[in-house]
Amino acid sequence: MEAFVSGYLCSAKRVGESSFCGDRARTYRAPVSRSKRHGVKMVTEVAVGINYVLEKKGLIDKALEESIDARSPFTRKIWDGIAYSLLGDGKRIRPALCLAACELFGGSAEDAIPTACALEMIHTMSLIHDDLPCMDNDDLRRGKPTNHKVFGEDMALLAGDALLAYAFEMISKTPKSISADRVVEVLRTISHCSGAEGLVGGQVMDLEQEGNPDCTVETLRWIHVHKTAVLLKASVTSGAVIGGANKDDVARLGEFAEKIGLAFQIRDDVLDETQTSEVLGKTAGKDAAVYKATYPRLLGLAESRNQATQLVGEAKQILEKYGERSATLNSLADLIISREK
Ligand code: GRG
Repeated sequence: MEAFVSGYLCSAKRVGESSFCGDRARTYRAPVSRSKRHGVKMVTEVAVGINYVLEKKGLIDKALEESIDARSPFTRKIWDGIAYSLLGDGKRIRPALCLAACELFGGSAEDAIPTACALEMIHTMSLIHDDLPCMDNDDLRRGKPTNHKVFGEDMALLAGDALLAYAFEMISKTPKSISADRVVEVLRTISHCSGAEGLVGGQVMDLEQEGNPDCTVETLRWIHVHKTAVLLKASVTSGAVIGGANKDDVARLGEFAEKIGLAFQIRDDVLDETQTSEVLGKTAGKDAAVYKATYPRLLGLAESRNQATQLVGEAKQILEKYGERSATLNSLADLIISREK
């Protein structure tokens, strides 16, 4: 099965998607199956997800490249810093989720691409700030020295600030065919998820719980939902809103996305313990070194994997109502817990 997935990536490379799959042939592995039939179904779904991300990555990367916008020699320096991280080797999971959710409701990728880029910008700024010495203090990200190692802490801080502001400017470029009410809803969702009740709040608790031997699973779950799942949730619900979903649909997709977002962070915790820095493109083993609250620390590796798998199973059940239309989102959910980096 592993060969199938790797082979799939290699054949995608042959049709010209080199940046995603080149040295990323090990990015995803086939999930361990309970039965041969179940295993084959899972591998097929993961392959659908890989195919989707590969297909959309070109579109997303092109739009991100075009968004780099130095308007004078005086702003060249900050745009260089932004481009260094934004155009780096990210998996583009959040924009892919946004586009897939939009398409589920009949919307087009073109309508959602400004928002998909905005989500990647906010994600990238959170990585730049997270790597700063005053936060998680890391030297390696997306296989390269972190932004502050290359441009200095002052410039890294400002690159993150500029990206956050630019994300909202991007959303304002949503095609006029999408109603202003829907664009405002997207702005509300994404601004809320970026603030004290979302990413910032999650990061605060994450830093506060570092080194605390008494951190409970309940607190850890809250941290993971806020520092990570909120942005995946915003990606899916924003895409749904742009695609024309009604309130009930948006709520349903939000529930789905919170579960896969939590599974995403649990998988991240597992990989930090089990994978090498070379494959991850970021420093492995860091969580244990600083005694960070993680699922493997609190529950062990096997139970962490079980919980991630269970969350994805529950998430997929929520989308059953949509039948085949939810196939892409379901396959992205499988991809999230199968990834190797
Ligand atoms: C948004 C205003 C604002 C501040 C940010 C620093 C901070 C506050 C939050 C940190 C959030 C954080 C870094 C959470 C970890 C999420 C995570 C698992 C990231 C890795 O995502 P991948 O694997 O990375 O998708 P790539 O590089 O593939 O894009």
